[in-house]
Amino acid sequence: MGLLPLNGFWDFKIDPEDRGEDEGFPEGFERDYVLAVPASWNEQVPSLMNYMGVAWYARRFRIPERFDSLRAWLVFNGVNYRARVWLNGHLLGEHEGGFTSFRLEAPVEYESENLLVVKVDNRLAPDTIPPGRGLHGFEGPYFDFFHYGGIHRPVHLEFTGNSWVEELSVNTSFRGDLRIKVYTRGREPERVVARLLDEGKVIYVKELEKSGGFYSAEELLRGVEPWDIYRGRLYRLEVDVYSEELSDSVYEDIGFRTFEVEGEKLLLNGREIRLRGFGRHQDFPVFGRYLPEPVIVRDYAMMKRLNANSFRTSHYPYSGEDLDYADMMGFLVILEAPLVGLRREHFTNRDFLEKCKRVIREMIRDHRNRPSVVMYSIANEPQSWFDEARPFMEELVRTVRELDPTRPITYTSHAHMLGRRDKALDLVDVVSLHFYYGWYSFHGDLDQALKRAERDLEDIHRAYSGKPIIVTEFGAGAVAGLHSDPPEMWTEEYQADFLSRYTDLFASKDYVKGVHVWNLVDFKTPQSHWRIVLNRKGVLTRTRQPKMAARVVAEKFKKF
Ligand code: BDP
Repeated sequence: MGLLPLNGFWDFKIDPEDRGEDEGFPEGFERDYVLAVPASWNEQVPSLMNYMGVAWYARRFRIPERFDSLRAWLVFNGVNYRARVWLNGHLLGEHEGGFTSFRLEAPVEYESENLLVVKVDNRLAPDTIPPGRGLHGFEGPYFDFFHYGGIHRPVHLEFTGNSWVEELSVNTSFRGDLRIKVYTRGREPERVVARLLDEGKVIYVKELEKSGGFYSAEELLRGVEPWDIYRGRLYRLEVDVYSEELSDSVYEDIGFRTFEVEGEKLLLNGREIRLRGFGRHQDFPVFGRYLPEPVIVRDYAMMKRLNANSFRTSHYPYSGEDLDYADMMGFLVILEAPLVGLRREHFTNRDFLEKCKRVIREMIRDHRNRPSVVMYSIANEPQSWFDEARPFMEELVRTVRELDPTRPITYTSHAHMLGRRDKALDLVDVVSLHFYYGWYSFHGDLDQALKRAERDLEDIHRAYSGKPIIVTEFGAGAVAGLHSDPPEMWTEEYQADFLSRYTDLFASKDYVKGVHVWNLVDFKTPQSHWRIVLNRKGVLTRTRQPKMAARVVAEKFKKF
C-alpha cells in the first residue's frame, strides 16, 4: 500500500578488502562514484567492468509525515548477489540470491532524512547460485553469461498498517474458475476482501473466509474472457486487509487460462499447441543485467515479428517488468531458476540443496500469479548423468509440486550430447533437450550433425515416450556482417542454415512440442578464446538488429 520509488543516483564505493563494516561504512562513507540504480555497476564506469567483490551503495531520502502512523518496508527486487542493508546505521537484514526479491521492515525517521546503505558482494564460490569456482578473476563462473554485480532491479519503500498481506496466490482456468488464497501477518485482520476489476469496473467482490492459516475464496465466474497467445487479457485482482481501518491493499493482474500436459501434448485452454521461441538473457550495453523498459518492448516486438509465442527465462527468473510485459502481450514463459552449472559435488551437499529450495520458493512466490508463466524449469544442464543427481532433483521436483501443483516441471538436459544417459529426466513432466552438433562438434558439417541429432531424438523419444519433448536450445554463432559461400562457421549464412535445417528436423517429429532457438540476442560473456566479446548466437545483435537468420527463423516458425 503506497509506494515510494528509491531508484535514481546512489553513492557507490568498492571495498576490495571487505573492510567497510569495520570502518563504519554502514553509518556513511566517502563515495568513489555516483551510479544509477537499477543497473549493474560494471558498465557504468569502464574501470568497474571486471570488478567482482564487495561494493557499497548509499542514498538519503525523506518521507512525508502523513505516513507516520504506518509501518514502512523496503523492497529490493534483485541485488546481485549478497546484500546487507542498514537504515540510519541499524542493520535491517540480509539476503542471498541475485534474481529474487526481498522485503525488510524499515523503522524510518519522519522528522529527518534517512540514510540507506547497502553492502553488495558478488564474489562467486562453489556454493553460490549459480556457482563459480574462484574468488577473483573471470575464470570463475560455471556459466556462460557475464557475472554482473549490483542493485540491478528497482528498489522502493512501501507502507502498511498492523496487518499486511504476506503472500497471495491465485489459480484460474479458461472456463472462469478463480481460486484465491491470502496469507496475512501481523495483527489478525477483521476482514479480507477481494475484488476483481475489468478495465476499472468491479465485476466481483467477496469477503474471504478464514480456514487453516489463510483466507480464501473459490468461484466460477461466467463470461470472463480467456487469456491466450498474443491476447494478454488481464483482469485486476485487488485484495484489501482491514483491521479497524484499511491496513493493506495489494493487487495482481491475472488472466484466466489453463495450461496442461496431456500425454505427449501441451494444451493451452484445451487446445493443442507447440512452443516456438527463444532462450533470452536480460543483458544490454551499459545497463548490464538490467533490461530497461524500452528494450523489453523492443524484444517482444521482435519476438512477435519472428512468429515466436514463447521464451525461457534462461538462466534465472527475469525482472517483474519483463514478465509483466509477457502477461500483457500474451507470451508463454518457461520460468527458469538460477540453478545453472550444477556439478556432481553439488548433489551431495545438503546445505546447497536447502539453498536451492529457498531460491526456488522465492521464485515461485514472486511470479506464481502470472498467466504467462506456464512451466517451471528447475535447472539448466546439471550434470544429471551422475547417480547422485537423482535424489537431488527428486527433492527439488517435490518442493515445486508442494508449492504449486498446477504447473508442469522441466529441466534442460545436454547429457546425450556428451554420450551419457540422464538419470533424472523421468522425474519431470516435459523433457527439454539441447543440440549443438554442427557447432561444438561436427564443425561446419551440418549433414553429419543433423544425422546425429535425429538419432539422439529418436532414442530419447523411445526412452521417455508418453512425455512431450521440447528443444530449449540449439544455435550457432554468427558475427553480424561476416559472410561466406559456401557457408562457414561464424558467418550469417552458416547460422541461417543451421537454424533452418534443425527447425525442419524438429518440425518433422510429431513428438517435438517446442523449439527455442539459442538465443534471441547476442549477449555478454566472460572473456575467453571461444567467445568474440559476446556470445554470438543471437539472431539479433546486442543492439537488436537482425542477422540473416532472423528472416529464416520467422519463416520456419510460421510453419512449426
Ligand atoms: C548451453 C548453455 C548456455 C550457453 C550455450 C552456448 O545452456 O548457457 O550459452 O550452451 O554454448 O550449454 O552458447
